[in-house]
Amino acid sequence: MEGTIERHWEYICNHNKEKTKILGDKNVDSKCEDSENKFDFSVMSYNILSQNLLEDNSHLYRHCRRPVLHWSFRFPNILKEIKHFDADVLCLQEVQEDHYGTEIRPSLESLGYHCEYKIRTGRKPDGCAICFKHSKFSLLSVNPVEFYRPDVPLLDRDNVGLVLLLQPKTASGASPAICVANTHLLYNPRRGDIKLTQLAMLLAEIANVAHQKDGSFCPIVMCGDFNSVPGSPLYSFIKEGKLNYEGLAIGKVSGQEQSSRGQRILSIPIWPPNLGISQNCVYEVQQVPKVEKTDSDLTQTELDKTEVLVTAEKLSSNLQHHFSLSSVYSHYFPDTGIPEVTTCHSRSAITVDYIFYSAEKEDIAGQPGTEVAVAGGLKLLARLSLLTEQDLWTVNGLPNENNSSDHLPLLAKFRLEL
Ligand code: KL2
Repeated sequence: MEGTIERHWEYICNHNKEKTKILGDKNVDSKCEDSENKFDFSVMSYNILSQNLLEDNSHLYRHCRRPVLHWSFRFPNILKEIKHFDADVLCLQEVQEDHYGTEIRPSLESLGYHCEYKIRTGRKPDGCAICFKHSKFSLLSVNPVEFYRPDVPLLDRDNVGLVLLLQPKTASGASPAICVANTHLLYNPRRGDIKLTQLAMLLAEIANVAHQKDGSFCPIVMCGDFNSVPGSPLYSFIKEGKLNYEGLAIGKVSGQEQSSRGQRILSIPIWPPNLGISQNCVYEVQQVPKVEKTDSDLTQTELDKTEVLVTAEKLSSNLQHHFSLSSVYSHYFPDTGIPEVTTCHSRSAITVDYIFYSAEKEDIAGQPGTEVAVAGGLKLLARLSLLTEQDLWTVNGLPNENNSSDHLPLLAKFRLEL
């Protein structure tokens, strides 16, 4: 029998003009100011390892005792975990369609969740789910995102995302909506070009869903398995809101692997104009030609000229996005500097899963350029601690007797001040 591993809640308290303090596992309200006009909610991000992918990549699970790999063994454990943590929002990846229909959705519904699902395109039968407690939110919109685009040769992979707009159920009824996004980006360590484009597509959808009448954005939570490690160019782009990718090898984007021998460097721009997404990661508004003609009336030369102009504007190797996103986790244990891991099997033990959120302004004070109110702010109250690779090998790695995915669930508690 393998032992269990303890994960504890780290309560985080942001005092004005003071650095983030991590307090022990004491009740948060005894340390932080209690706020009357607030909406607190918790979020879990969890790649539950689809049975189909487990069987396709069985070489990754040779360290496991056979019985712990059966879905009939794994699912009750996963459900127990979800039930135990009781998060208000679940962002699940690798949700296999048949299991979703017959077991996952019915079980979660009986726990009080409303479930939305987006299956991958192509032949792999898994996808992303976002589930939320009826008691906490009502559903404003469901926005699936397919990263496969038959008209863009670069985008030949079947990954997807899902973006929901949720209305908090508050006593006063007055609250902005909250935008929750979930994704599982392409795995292939060598194809950073595709990963970055998939991310840009997700960000464009989030911008569309989260934008408010006054031009600002509502609070955003972006979860998922990004198949990229902390500090990689893709990760830095999410956190910093900008990336100069000039001269960057496509195999270096995600940081999963060290070598970039013989690899192409990213082309400028990374994706073609017909994707309809700008270098700022927003959907491009259809440009109406100034001449009083419809597109079909334009001669080929006129069309070519328009295209040249549009292309010329974009020949810069800078990507940007408009959210200021923080990561719930800091990816290293502060005392030892040892990396946290979110996934662990016989080939790797790394962080690839994240919960990003639009931080309240005081959370990001001191960072240049963050004075503008770019997105509604969330305060991070607490997170469930992660583990080291060494911790996980003491229980035979993942999945094991008690932890039934090759990923750990990530959990955060947020506060929205109203
Ligand atoms: O790393 V993952 O596991 O985020 O948990 O995402 C992908 C990989 C997932 C969906 O494609 O399947 C796993 N080697 C190792 N793992 C792979 C491979 C591979 N060649 N292909 C897919 N996955």
